[in-house]
Amino acid sequence: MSKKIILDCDPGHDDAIAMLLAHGNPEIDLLAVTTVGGNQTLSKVTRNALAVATVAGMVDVPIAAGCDRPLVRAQEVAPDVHGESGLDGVELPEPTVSLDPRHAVDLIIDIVMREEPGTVTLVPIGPLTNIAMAVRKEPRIVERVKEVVLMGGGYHVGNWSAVAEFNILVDPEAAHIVFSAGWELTMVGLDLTHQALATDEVAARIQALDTPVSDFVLGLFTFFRAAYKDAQGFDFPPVHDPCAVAYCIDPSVMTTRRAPLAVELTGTHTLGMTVADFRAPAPDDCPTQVAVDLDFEKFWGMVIDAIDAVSTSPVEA
Ligand SMILES: [Ca+2]
Repeated sequence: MSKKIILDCDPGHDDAIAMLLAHGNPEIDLLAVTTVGGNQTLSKVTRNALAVATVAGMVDVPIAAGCDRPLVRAQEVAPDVHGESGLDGVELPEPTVSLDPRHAVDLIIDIVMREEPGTVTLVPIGPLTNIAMAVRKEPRIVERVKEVVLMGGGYHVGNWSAVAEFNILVDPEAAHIVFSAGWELTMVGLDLTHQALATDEVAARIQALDTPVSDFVLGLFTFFRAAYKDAQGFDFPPVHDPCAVAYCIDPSVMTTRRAPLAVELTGTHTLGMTVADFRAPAPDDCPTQVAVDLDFEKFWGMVIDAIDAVSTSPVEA
């Protein structure tokens, strides 16, 4: 049975890999790609999404632009990590796929209300603005989706502050709405994604594919590696966003632990922190869980297989 997902993203180097994984994996039915202001401005990340779709030959997936700023706060982008374009380090083709005219929030609602209840998974891998807006505009989606599997947060580690992760910290109010909605939610946070390192061995396996798409991925890795080295002292870049897609494909790619989660909205030093309560076994009705340990081999096997599969589909650049 195929796994129906909506990928809500802000490409972004790791978002681009997540798009390739979702498109190239045969078990995923990618119903839409929606964009949100995050790593760069909405216009840049939307252009990037269209360009990645073009590289991947992703011709029949609707791509729609969503919210261009956080619910409450001023916009903050991440040029130190993703460059001025949001996808620095690769040559982006002029997109040959076009943008769906609908607003991303309406497209998300339309799809969730159209599909069988309990079949659509939302996979937000950027700030949670679009998802929060969709919850407020059509609260019935909360009951109707299968689950939310998001990349963001972390229970022991931050990256945009000592304790907060970028996607959550730039729009904490949206994150609060999404985390407290009551739907089944898996937080694939930094504790997990910092294990998804694009090592030399991983890069060599991708290089061996020797296709335009694998070259594109290596270009992403090269920029991302330098950025993570400079900004955060990593030897190899953590490739966050495809981890959430990988969980949708096969949950055994990571271990999880159930825990109540809250988003800090007022802390002087802790704004945007995702607070996991591990003091006792989670209550039976706890709808939230966090990702803990990654199966590194299984994860990269999935990503590399998807890049290989995408490479054999027609590329219209
Ligand atoms: Ca992202």
